[in-house]
Amino acid sequence: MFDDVLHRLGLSDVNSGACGRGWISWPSGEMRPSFNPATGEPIARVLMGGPEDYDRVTNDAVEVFASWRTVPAPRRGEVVRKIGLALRENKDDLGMLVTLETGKILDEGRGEVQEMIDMADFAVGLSRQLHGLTIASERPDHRMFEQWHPLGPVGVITAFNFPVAVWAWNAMLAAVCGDTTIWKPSPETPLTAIAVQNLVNRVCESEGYPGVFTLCAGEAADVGEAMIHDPRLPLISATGSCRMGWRVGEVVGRRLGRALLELGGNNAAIVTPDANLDLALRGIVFAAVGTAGQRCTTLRRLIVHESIAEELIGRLTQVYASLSIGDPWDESTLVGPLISEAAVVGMMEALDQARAQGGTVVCGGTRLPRPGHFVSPAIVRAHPGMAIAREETFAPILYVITYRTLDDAIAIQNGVTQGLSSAIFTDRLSEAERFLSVTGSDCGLANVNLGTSGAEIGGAFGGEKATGGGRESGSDAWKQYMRRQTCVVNGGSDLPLAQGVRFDIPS
Ligand code: UN1
Repeated sequence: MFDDVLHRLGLSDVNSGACGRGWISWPSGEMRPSFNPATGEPIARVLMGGPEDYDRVTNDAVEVFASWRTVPAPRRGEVVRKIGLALRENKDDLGMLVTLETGKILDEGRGEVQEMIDMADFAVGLSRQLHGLTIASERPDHRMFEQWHPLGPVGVITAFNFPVAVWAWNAMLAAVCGDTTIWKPSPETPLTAIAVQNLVNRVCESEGYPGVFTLCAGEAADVGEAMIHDPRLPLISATGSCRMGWRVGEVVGRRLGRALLELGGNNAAIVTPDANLDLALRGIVFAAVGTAGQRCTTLRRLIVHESIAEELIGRLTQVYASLSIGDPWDESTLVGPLISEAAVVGMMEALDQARAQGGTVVCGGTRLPRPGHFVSPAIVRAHPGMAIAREETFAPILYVITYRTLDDAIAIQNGVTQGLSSAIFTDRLSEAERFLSVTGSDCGLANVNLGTSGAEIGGAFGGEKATGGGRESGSDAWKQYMRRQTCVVNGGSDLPLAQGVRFDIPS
């Protein structure tokens, strides 16, 4: 069954991980198997790109940019529309591959492909809406306006947990904006990237624009480093850990490039005594254990009013005990495996630290005795001062902290270095408004009566503080992929100066 899927997506036993205008047949990086985290077995092998392949791919992206930027934006949108159609046609296969390679459950695998399709649709509309402002000039007969031009080839670094949707956030926008992209996928999920590149190549070749989207799978130490140092790339968009973001931000900042960073979160939900607990329960469980706790938006801290804490923890524990954990391609499974053995070890170490720091593991937190990287999601009674609860562990651990006043709850929620997503469950309007007010949540995403994860693409996605400040996908995120030009045209025969400055040259 899986072999058919791989075959239909153009994958074979050994695959090139580097593609400029066309695939590089024998890239110079190491041969690396990509593993199925549910079994620990290899799915297929990938020849990674090395620094020379990166250079070849980027040369193509630079050359293609020179002409792609001159293609009218709606025509660029037409190419993206066809990519959206190709994704629709291959949604089931691609969703299955996402599941195979990341371990996320099938419905989430398909959801990830849907997120790409949504992004393509959004970008198509945008391709006729790349608009600037007209601004009133203080000078007579002068017209002042902004226009937006393509920026250049964009480096896109993505993480294993959303191996293709996050690429689409960037690449679909970049393409309609007139940019080419060089994609460095996570070394843990190169196959989904190669499959997407195959689809995109087919569309771009038949439309006459090969090389608009390029790929160089490889290690951070060579391909990633080459990319962030490369002055040919005016923008690097990177999704991953804060540690990775510090490196990207530092190197790109040093060359005064632009870095669009979407980094770690430590997302919290506040549950007040006025919450609808049935609704809260569903929102909390999806956000805490969905994708086995491996979303940047995963709910990691639950801040519950002390008067309802026992009841809520009791109900959560019951739900956790009946979660179906297992093969992610089994439609009844809710929790698949973690990505790797290292992730399992990371979770166990975090739980040890939690215990040592005064936390109590209420349920879960064990490794399952079967092949693959399966764990049972954990709930930990915690206190806000616990150092481990302030870190992002990429695993399903939910720290439950109690509070007395809403001000305290908001202070706890904001009291971490990261600032991605946040939520409050309450039916009281004043509490919801307090949470959304200027002194409320300090995160890039703030939800009322829904969990922290599962954002739709229409809004700008990203967060503040150590999350990196970047905004991707919807709203006006497209502006980051373009360069803004403020233009003034003097339609008169005089030369009035701004600020009333007089500068009369001798005649
Ligand atoms: C991520 O985990 O990097 O909001 C992205 C969400 C998804 C995207 C997550 N739409 O949970």
